[in-house]
Amino acid sequence: MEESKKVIFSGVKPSGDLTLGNYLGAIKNWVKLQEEYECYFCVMDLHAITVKQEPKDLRRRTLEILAIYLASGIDPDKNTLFIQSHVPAHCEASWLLTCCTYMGELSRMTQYKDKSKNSGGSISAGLFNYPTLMAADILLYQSNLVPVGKDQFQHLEMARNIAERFNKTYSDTFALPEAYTAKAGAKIMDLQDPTKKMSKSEKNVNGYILIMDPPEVIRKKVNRAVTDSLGVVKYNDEQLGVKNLMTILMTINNVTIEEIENKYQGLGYSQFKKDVAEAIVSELEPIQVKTKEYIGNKAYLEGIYKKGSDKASYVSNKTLRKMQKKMGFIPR
Ligand code: AQP
Repeated sequence: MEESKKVIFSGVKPSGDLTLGNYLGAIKNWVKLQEEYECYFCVMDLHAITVKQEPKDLRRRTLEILAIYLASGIDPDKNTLFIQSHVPAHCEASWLLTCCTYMGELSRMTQYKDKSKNSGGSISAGLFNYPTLMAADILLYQSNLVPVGKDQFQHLEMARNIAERFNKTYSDTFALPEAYTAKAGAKIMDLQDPTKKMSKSEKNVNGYILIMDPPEVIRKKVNRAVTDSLGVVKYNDEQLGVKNLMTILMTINNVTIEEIENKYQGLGYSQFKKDVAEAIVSELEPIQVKTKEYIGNKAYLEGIYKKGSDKASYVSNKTLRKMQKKMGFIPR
């Protein structure tokens, strides 16, 4: 009998257009996971509304992200691809878990503290509660592994704590999820301020490269990327801009630090930047072409997300029913 595969859950939220960071840090790695694991890849639209979204942009981006998943090589026959809001179990389980979570735990979350700092007085309760929805996303599928960047470790740890607490109070219900750190998983930094990560909600458009940026825009943004006056292509923390461009080149072309350092010895930054830009363009161009094709075929996308939500609903409802029964709700 075939041993059952470990379960992976991951997703991206349509809170902005996807960046090269989302691609190199998440989606590109998922493609490698699909053979070995049972994967659920979700478009996390419920998470996007923790900050205000323009409805028409949210609609456009939700479908575009699904198209990007497919265009990047995620096979809809091998994985479950779905839109979070199409599976009501996420909201239902989130409420049950909210009631098993303490205010103190939520208020210690770094992302909440960071994001609420800039929102004046009007911080949504959703932003505060976000980790319990994330816990529901993960726990409903009995996920064993969750590929997350370092920035999400704290939320994953919290999902694990909530699961442990629930299991202890009501008996074993959830698998305990662990972080999956891909070997090639890179953290891509902002091109204008390489001390912070490249983010889709960044105000300065020159700070990020979008997956759908046209080649000439990509070349311009790389050319403008902040470096330093040393003129040496070297991987170190004194040259964060150069280090970031090297990380991008290493992740796309699968080359080592030494290979890059040797190649550009004595050449300054001009040729280096040109090569980084061309590497990004040749990685993203085929994905852009396919993404546009998928977006032009709404019926096909609809078929994918409907099939995905049927499967996701079936699996997640099984866990939700268990949770409800154990907590004392009358079965429907
Ligand atoms: N710069 C990055 N480098 C590497 N990985 C990254 N990820 C995001 N930015 C980088 C990874 O992408 C996945 C999905 O991210 P998300 O959209 O759910 O949320 P996020 O991490 O908050 O992404 P953004 O772009 O920074 O969104 P905003 O600005 O809206 O908050 C995750 O696996 C993440 O690690």
